[in-house]
Amino acid sequence: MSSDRKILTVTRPSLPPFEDMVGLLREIWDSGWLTNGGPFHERLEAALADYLGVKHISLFSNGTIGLITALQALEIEGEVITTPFSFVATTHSLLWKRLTPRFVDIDPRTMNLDPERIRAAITPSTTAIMAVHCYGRPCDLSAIESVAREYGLKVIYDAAHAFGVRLADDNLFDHGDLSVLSFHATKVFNTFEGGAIVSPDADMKRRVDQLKNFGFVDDVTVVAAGINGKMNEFSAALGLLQLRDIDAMIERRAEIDAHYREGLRDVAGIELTGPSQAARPNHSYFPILVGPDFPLSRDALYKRLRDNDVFARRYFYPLISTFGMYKDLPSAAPANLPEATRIASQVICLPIYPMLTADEVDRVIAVITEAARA
Ligand code: T4K
Repeated sequence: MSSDRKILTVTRPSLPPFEDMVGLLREIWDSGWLTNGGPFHERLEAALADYLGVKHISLFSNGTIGLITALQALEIEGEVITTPFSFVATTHSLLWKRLTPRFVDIDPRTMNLDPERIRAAITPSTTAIMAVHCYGRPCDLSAIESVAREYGLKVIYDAAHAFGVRLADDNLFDHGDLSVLSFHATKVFNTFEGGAIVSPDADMKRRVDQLKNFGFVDDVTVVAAGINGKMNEFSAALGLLQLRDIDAMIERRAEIDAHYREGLRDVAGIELTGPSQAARPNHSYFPILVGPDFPLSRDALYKRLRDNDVFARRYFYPLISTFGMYKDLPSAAPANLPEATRIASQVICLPIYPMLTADEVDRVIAVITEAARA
């Protein structure tokens, strides 16, 4: 059924004009400074701190190394409460630090960890909560933090999806002990590969910076078994250019989100999730749920979209808890995770990225509305 129509993928990276990057590449070539905290690295850190409204941010080579480093910086041990409804990197970071994940179900409205269920899952071995702002939609920050305070738990926010999300009277990144961002190619803000940790104070930032540089404090002193998590100069220079246009990119995503909502509003059996509770969402994903009233199953609609050159994705199916390295944990039992299990079986993320045209959005809507009439 393939045609010469353009394939629409779930996301496509935004890039600045190529010519603008050439000048920065020339600077890198001339200086010969390629990585290890070079000038573009320093400029991007300062620019991101300013843009995100935070004081202490450390750039990383990717979000996964950021998550692992966050766990190391906070010296987390034992059991960590986390969500099964995320990208597998969230939980893999726990295994890399030899921690035991304890899966807790999600709140179907936010698709994030359900704070009430967190409370019920705490054991004497629990030391931390790793929560995810899934699809960039904020977790219930105050509820998570009050449970954490009550039981003396650390909180790490996996904010891989949450770049540019703004709350009304608050800053998403002022919450938790650390927040970890991803700047992967598929993200709202990308540096090809990249990421960052937001720290609450200068001491923690110093520790994170040491850990991402092998644990070096100075050229002869190593204080911990740190890793190589440094962002290189190419990625940092690209990040500076990306930051220039980021608000316009998020604005365009908001238009696409509104377009989908208008076009799919009356389709029986399709649940338009959200909208985000953020004052300025980032519209990083557009997840819909295919319910039992829809004439096709989720997987049949997913295939129908592909047959029409729309490569949507079932983020996040399968649930992390079903993968071989997790499935035998008692908390991974589907009976413990009914909402996450249902949502993973119904979700499809539709294409959303700044270059997606209105006609292309209409194409996606048409495939779904025609399937609804089947
Ligand atoms: N925590 C969470 C909650 C995360 O979602 C992620 C990453 C992480 C932590 C870890 O952060 P990083 O270590 O990655 O910084 C993608 C990404 O690889 C991954 O970064 C992301 N989450 C996840 C949700 O999505 P895949 O395997 O689905 O990507 P892939 O290669 O199938 O790409 C999806 C679509 O994007 C393609 O169909 C086409 C388009 N695409 C992709 C790439 C890489 C492009 O147009 N250009 C590209 O360069 O995982």
